[in-house]
Amino acid sequence: MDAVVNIEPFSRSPSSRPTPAEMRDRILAKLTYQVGKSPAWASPRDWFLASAFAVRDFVVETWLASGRRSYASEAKRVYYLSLEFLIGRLLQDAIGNLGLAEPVREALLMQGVDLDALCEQEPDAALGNGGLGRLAACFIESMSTLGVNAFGYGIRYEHGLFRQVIDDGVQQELPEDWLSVGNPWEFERQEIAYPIGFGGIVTGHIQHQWHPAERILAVAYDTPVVGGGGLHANTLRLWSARAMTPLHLETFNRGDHEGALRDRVRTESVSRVLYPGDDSASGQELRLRQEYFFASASLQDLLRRHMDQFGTVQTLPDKVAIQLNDTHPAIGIIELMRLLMDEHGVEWDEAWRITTACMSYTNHTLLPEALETWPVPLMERLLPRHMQIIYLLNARHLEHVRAQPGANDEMLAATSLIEEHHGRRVRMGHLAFLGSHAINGVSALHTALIRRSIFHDLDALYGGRISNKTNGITFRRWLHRANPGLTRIITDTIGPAFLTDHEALHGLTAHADDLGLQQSASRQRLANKQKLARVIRERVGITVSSEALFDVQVKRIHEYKRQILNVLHAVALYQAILAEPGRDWVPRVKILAGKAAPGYRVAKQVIRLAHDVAKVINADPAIDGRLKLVFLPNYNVSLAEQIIPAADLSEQVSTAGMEASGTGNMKFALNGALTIGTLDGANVEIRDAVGPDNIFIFGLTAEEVLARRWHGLAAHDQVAASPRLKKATEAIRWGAFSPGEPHRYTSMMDSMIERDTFMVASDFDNYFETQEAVDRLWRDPVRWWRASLLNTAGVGWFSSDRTIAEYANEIWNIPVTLS
Ligand code: 26Q
Repeated sequence: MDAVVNIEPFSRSPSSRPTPAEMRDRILAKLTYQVGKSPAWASPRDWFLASAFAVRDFVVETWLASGRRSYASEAKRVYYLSLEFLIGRLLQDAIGNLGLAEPVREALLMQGVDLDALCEQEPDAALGNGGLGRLAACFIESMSTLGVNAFGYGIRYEHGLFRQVIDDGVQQELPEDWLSVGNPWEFERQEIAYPIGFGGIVTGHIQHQWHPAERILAVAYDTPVVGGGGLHANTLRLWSARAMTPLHLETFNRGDHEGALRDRVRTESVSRVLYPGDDSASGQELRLRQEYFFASASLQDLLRRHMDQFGTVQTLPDKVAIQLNDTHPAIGIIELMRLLMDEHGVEWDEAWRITTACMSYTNHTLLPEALETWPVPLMERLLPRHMQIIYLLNARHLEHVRAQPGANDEMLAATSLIEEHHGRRVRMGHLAFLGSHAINGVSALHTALIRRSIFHDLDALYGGRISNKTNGITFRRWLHRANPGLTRIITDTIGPAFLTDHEALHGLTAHADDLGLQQSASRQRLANKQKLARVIRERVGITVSSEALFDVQVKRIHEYKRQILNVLHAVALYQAILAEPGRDWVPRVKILAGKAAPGYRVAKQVIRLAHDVAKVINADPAIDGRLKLVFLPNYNVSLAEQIIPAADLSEQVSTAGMEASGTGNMKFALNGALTIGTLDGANVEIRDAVGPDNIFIFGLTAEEVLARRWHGLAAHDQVAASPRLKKATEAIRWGAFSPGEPHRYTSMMDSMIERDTFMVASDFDNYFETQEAVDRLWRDPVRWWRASLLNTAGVGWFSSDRTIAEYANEIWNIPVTLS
């Protein structure tokens, strides 16, 4: 059995911590010799780079030691394959995890530089769309914290997720250019490069040989990720595409200089840009190229590492666990089969045993339009050998299906790797299921639903593979760093144990009624809100009162996430205030942020509606500041770090059954915001953790949503039954908020009323009434702050350290104990 590889997550010993003066000397040395500036001429960016290089030295020490330890112990390694890593900034994270905050802050102060301002210089590494990418980032940090030896594998996109600017309510996408200022965290590894083939033909019958028509190089770039306590660092290895030959010599010599470069540009486009859609798998060839490119490079790399150390592929499952983050890397299953059979001479059955023993797959969605399928003709052209293997695999699998008692054509069609309905397509979810020994959903409800729906038949055939691993978040980034004030208050109340042991947060429960503590927490919140109010004023020019209830919904814009419900509430509340201007209304600031996929028309329409409504409400003197609506542009990780600690109310209002888990919900609750939400995703478990009295649950359940769909109910009756909803939708419908173009939202409102696909009309009244309950609690600060503290106290379990420990123990067969 493998040795227990996890380490106690205590901090670095004080002896290894530099003094402020030492730290200053290190930073000055970097500024001088690496950045090439003298202090008098150094810009904020220069100071950032110098500090990052100085801190990086400490990370590298831990990193190299971790590498040596990992090699010597022969411990099993985890390979986390993800097309997205939504890292955000790294400097603060590295400083915090290494325990260097004090010396670095003081070192910079000696030079008259403010650490917080300097951290703002760092561009976000936005190599992901949203939840799935951010989860990968939290996981790799937690694996480092727990001392699990791991590599994160992904793509080094030259351009991450687009920058969102809003032009008169309309989202525009600008290219993101995070590498243009230089990346102090990465190490280019020219020598670690693998050829990746595309196209061509396959020869041979027993021993097959693929002769690709085209080969490109995958070059490694390594970023060390240090864990909490600073004792272990793992590698994030991102692949960059490079042409095998820098330019086409023959063409160049003919005098066609541009033509000679054209191939290179085409080749290197594979790692050029992140696909910005998180909603539909549209089947673009470049996307399939990206998936195969990084899956193949990662598998070649880990196989080479294993062969160098152990000399045989037979032991691969003892030493290697490969986690597929959704189906995006699922072609890796076939690539591993190909490498084992065609390059290492392993026969089919043995190759399949090894492959399935190594692979496991996390599903993040039930939405049919988000399930990946690839057209067979495209796969045959781009990956002919892989398609052969898929056919053979499917033949064996269908044979197994046919052998089942009561097998029929319907069952064969439902479980086949090839979908035959809309042109023949390869089902990547089915492939990921077949090729993995473990499949997991990301919340209890989501896992129950995948068992019942998309994987029902496969589960019946290959039972026992599905389990739940409820998502988590790293508290180090999302509480300790994002909300140092609250962190200090908690430390003063229950001591520092919770900093390394998330369950120790439960200790706060006993203090939830302590009025002094409540007051400290509310003062800290006010300070966070004042800071956010400044950001709001600077970015969008709207002045908001920090005394108002901050009601926040930040996430990708999606119909199922129902930002529209929130905007409808704003409209209904606006109308209610106008109708009774003398009433004692609870002042509210509604804050929205999030990006829409560039091709998602309805989502962009929602952004525009929010802006149109905001313009009217914010300018109406009759409202007198009692309601404001703010849309903050360009939501990203670092903006999230500023918004979440300033939230009083967290909006988690997806149509029940549609949000796989959510992770923003956990971040808000940890920071003491109360949730208004549906019984969807991890909200269900958050309710259980914080207690039903400390969360505002409303709306249809997943079961009820299914039932309504089944009966094909339109929303007419709901709208008719709700004067409030009727008044709000009518106003929008007739252009009250878009006088220049009165019918801008007519069809949007009609569709909601006619089809109500996302149950907005069905849930509206209950939502509005629940918001009134929020107001009632807000008027009672003692009860509100009690509930807030009980949220923070209750959600310790949602630490990604806990999630990773579950993956390690139950899927990867790597024993891990939490402190
Ligand atoms: C697929 C094919 C082609 C192009 C793009 C994609 C693609 C890219 C990203 C499909 C989906 C995504 C992202 C999905 C995602 O972020 N899902 C979220 O995952 C979180 C972590 O598990 C959950 O908390 C959220 O509920 C889920 O929506």
